[in-house]
Amino acid sequence: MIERTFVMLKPDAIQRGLIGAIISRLEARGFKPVAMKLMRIPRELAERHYAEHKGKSFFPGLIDYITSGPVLCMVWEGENIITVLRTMMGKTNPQDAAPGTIRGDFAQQTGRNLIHGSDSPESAKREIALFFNDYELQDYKKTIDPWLYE
Ligand code: DAT
Ligand code: MG
Repeated sequence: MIERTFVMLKPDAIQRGLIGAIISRLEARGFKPVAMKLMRIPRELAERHYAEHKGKSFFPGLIDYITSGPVLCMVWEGENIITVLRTMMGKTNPQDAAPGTIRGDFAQQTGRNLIHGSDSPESAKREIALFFNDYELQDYKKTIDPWLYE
């Protein structure tokens, strides 16, 4: 099923100059960009985005990190993309992430793990709505689509 997912390149990805390296993997896989914006997340929005982790010991540090500099917020579309992107990202702790994954190739610690991707269709819907308006989400066809999907 064609799905959409919310993806965020965290401040460490921007600072380390990894935007292109990460996005090129999504493009090469055949996924389609639907929305992108570079922004500094207000604290209140960061807390809503990570609401499921409120009360945990790492929550304040997580909010400090994610609001510490610009992030690249995106929506990507593709077949089963929510699960496939999570696989491409690798485990939350980069030390457990397999080589070949984004975290497994580029990151070292959980608190600097470069990328966020929605973990379920419900999260994707909620997170996309949190960061984007309808007019920022592009609906378009690519002529290559029949070479990706039979
Ligand atoms: P993921 O980002 O893989 O979906 P998550 O939703 O469980 O992981 O956690 C969100 C972010 O919070 C994660 O990317 C990094 C941080 N985090 C999670 N567990 C942590 C921990 N035990 N210590 C420090 N930071 C943690
Ligand atoms: Mg998560």
